[in-house]
Amino acid sequence: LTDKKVTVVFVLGGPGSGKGTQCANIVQHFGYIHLSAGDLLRAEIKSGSENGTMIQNMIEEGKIVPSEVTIKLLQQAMEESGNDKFLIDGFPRNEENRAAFELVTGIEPNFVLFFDCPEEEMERRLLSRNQGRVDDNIETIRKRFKVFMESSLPVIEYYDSKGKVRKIDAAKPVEKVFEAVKVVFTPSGD
Ligand code: UP5
Ligand code: MG
Repeated sequence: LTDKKVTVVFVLGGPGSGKGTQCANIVQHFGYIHLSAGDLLRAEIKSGSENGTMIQNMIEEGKIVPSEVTIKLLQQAMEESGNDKFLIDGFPRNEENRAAFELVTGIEPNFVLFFDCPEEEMERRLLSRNQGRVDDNIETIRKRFKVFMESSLPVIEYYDSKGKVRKIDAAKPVEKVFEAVKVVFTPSGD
């Protein structure tokens, strides 16, 4: 992976900000592979792996799974895909995730797509999602918001200081958000 030139976009934003929804749109229009760190962790639980119980407990508490676990799953998925353009959704979630990913993979993101959305709106979306996620209850949702503010926002600030953040108003309807996303992914021609 390291000697191949890969394009990576980190897709970040609070719980329920619309990362997964917009990644599905980006895949259709711009030929990226979508890797949701949360989806990979949930698949790992289902597979009955030895880490499954630990991951399940962390997700139920809204806590961040140790980075070596998440990075291994991301690396495997990148290698197996045979592709070289990736949307990494919901990772890195803290400074340690960020530094470890860079160190282990040697990959720096081309840019960071940041979905900015008020908590009231994210809460409404998560409480009406109804897909059986163990973390879509009000107690866990509050914990996820707290972890996002304390641990994940600093990662976005770090990339912002490097001029890499493309911030999107994610409170609008899905189609409006995607219009703004398309602008970010469309080459300006200069
Ligand atoms: N919806 C979407 N866009 C909308 C819009 N513009 N207007 C109205 N409704 C909209 O959307 C959420 C819901 O809102 C859906 O019903 C959708 O239809 C609707 P979605 O696209 O799913 O939002 P997303 O941002 O992907 O929300 P998600 O809940 O997946 O975000 P989280 O960041 O909380 O979840 P994730 O799966 O990334 O992580 C879950 C847990 O895994 C973490 O809390 C953590 O415990 C663990 N984790 C790690 O430990 N490490 C990692 O690296 C990643 C995860
Ligand atoms: Mg998601």
